[in-house]
Amino acid sequence: MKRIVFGIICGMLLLCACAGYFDMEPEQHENKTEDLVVVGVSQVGSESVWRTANTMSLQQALSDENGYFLLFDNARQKQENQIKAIRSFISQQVDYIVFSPITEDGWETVLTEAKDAGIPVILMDRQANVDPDLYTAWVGSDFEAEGEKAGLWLENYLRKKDREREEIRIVVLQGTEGATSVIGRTNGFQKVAQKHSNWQILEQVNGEYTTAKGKEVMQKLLETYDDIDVVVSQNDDMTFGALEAIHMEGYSTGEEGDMIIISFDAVKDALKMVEQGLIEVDIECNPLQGEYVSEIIQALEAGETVDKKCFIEENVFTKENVGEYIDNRTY
Ligand code: GYE
Repeated sequence: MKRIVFGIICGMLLLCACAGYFDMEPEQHENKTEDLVVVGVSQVGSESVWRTANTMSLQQALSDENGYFLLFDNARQKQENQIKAIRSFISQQVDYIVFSPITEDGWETVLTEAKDAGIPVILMDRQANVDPDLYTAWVGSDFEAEGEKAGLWLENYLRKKDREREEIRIVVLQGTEGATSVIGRTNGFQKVAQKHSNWQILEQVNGEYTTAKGKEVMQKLLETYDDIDVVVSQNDDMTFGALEAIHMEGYSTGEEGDMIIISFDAVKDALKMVEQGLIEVDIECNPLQGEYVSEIIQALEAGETVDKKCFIEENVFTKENVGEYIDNRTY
């Protein structure tokens, strides 16, 4: 473990002021900072409930009590802020860099700098389009499988409702352009959609993964098309906004309603809407990745090799099974 530099110690002194740090003898300070694994985390932002849960999971897993000293930076949806944060972690000589790349492209230079500095990089949630030698491991979801699950669910649902030959008019609300989760969910859904000549994707619009934007783009779609059968919304936050717009226009959603809503993430409030029948299906994306990241770091600390990719298991929630999961949902 590297000796951490002055800047970190200053930050730590501030953080530890309330935790009795100043009650220690000077040599205990030294031991304390020497023993901690220093991790710099660059988070995308705080655009969604999923993201907040992801951040909390990291902060809990990479805590002081667990032997970490965490430097956390919120990039507020800007790649340039993520690059700045990573450069600052490099100059502070952290032991590990963990980050969720906002989009897939544009990381070659800064990750080469991290490699040259000998700092292992762990990607989480989204992926980076770089030479795999530039990072040590990635942990996250199989987004293409998520998109495919959404398509297969719709296929099955329409079959059950005897609507297999009907024209099905679909709109897709996408998240942040260029993000792995958007690319994967879009491709996965397309894969199923292209097998059905009666499915017509009217438009795919960018709702930026937020409730406000989801509402805005849904309002526009409702003005443009008067017969939307299915809304595929690539996260729950956009779904919340879209539902507001849909209900405001006097349309209903759910089994006997005007529109079928397919959502992603499966946060608690959305699961409640699945139970109420407002959202037909929610494809789970698990944000609780902190423990996985910590396990990777612990393995690396022990000198073990780790898998390059670690996929998290995920479920699909409908009215039939959602009841047993709602109470235990922490986010
Ligand atoms: O679905 C969305 C978030 O990349 C999986 O980003 C993540 C997505 C998640 O803001 O809510």
